[in-house]
Amino acid sequence: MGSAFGSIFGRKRYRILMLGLDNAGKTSILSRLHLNEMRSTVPTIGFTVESVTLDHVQFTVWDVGGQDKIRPLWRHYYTGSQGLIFVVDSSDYERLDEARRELERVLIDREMRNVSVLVLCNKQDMPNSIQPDEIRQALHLDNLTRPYAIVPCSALNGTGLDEGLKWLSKHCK
Ligand code: G3D
Repeated sequence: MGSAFGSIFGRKRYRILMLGLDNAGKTSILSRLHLNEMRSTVPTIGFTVESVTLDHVQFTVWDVGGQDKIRPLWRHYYTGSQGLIFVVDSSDYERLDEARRELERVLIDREMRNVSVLVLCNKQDMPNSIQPDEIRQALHLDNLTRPYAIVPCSALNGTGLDEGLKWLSKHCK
């Protein structure tokens, strides 16, 4: 995937945020992409931001949700972001509404106003996983006025990740 990655994103530099509730599969997606050329973890008070760079693309990753006190710090990472990947655990019906609230909070921020959104419906390999169309409705994605894509994927077997990243590479601002 490492070399394929370069051909997806070309030689331009991109800054992409990857967010989602804890346990959605963000870390697993990163390892599936073999994004291990440079890894730095920046511990801040109460939360951890992971920054990973491959082929000119910098991913910044953290858990959203349940951390009201440190939310103001997140804005620092919004600035300059050109794309957002929001990862959803397709096996976690209970927390879909929480995921929606968190996504909305991110998207209303001034710094994120124009950023294209890739929603990865992760864990599609699991039995009875929620289908992308249901996730699209639960997250109210039809209300968005910006470019977005909703792509089923599995960090376990790698399906969907290329497709999602290809879309994002074409829609990064
Ligand atoms: P996070 O970084 O968003 O918090 P993780 O999530 O990547 O740590 O994943 C949380 C758990 O979900 C892990 O299980 C991981 O193996 C599992 N997981 C991630 N992606 C997939 C997937 O696509 N399919 C399946 N079946 N499981 C997945 P553990 O048991 O280690 O907590």
